[in-house]
Amino acid sequence: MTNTVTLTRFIIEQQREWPDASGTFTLLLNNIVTACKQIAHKVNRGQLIGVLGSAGSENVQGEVQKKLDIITHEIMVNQLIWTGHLAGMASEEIDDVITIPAHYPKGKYLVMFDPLDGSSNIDVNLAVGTIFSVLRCREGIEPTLDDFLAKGSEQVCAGFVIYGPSTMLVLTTGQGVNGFTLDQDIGEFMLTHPNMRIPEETSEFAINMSNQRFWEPPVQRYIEECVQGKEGVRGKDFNMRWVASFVADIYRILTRGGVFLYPIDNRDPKKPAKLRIMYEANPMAFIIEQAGGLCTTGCERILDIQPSGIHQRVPVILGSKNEVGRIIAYHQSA
Ligand code: FDP
Repeated sequence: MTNTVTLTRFIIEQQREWPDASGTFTLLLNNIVTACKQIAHKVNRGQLIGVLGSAGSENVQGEVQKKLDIITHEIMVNQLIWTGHLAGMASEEIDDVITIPAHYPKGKYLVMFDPLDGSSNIDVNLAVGTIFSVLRCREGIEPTLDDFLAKGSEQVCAGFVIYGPSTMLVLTTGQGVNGFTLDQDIGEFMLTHPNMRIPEETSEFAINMSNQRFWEPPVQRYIEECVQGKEGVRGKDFNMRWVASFVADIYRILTRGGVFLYPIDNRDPKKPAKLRIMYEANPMAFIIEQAGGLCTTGCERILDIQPSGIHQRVPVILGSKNEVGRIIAYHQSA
């Protein structure tokens, strides 16, 4: 490959379309990317540097923390807190929002992240990732919780890095979705998957089938019809995939289509949904919609939800347009 486009070049060229842009966003993105490269290095070295296994602690949501959950959270915070581009941050691993200490300048963006998504897969050497969402904030203020609780439709950028056989960054700033592969030899993300589009039709679904007895009727109906295959009302066979790593399931859908469901269920009334809106559902919904797909709770577009908490959970149904449209119709007619 000779005529290659680095992520930095791509972002600077995109920024030139906005003559008033100050360049701060490009710098912020560079800091996020540096953190992700550091995380990629740790994930790749694995047990050689003793980072696998449990940390013996729990996060704010009562989930057992892996050593890498804590390490990756610290990498993200350390790479971002000093830069002067941020007014504040929020992380899956910390209950409260993270403020910028007085001795650092404050900027006009807020970043929310899940530093290591799919971390229960890390010890079995499956793909994991980092998800991030960027919001604009009034400049120079000390942000309150309300400043963070913006609808997903207000995001200025969303992305994720998947640490798989290749390390890849998938990014949107509201002008489509582009994929970049980390060239380990030169330490740069290169544009390898321009303008990613999700096929509208699919015959592949992703859901944790062990929760089947807890689902509501519209999801029961949809999955039942998929499983019936050629003999059922759909008249075609479906295939199932469940990596149980959100980034990996989303990346597959971006590349070859599909539908992903982590629906509402009645297993635990205190926890009717699993995925978190601010740093999982919203950034992925922005990416999926920008790639031509749909993202809903079944009853409501994810990007239209007014969040009520940093760690709020929402049902998530997303992917190929026609299939998600069908699931929405099943909810409307239930
Ligand atoms: P994990 O708990 O390993 O971090 O958001 C959490 C998540 O993984 C997603 O990455 C994944 O899609 C989902 O949970 C897996 O849920 P199940 O354990 O119910 O399969």
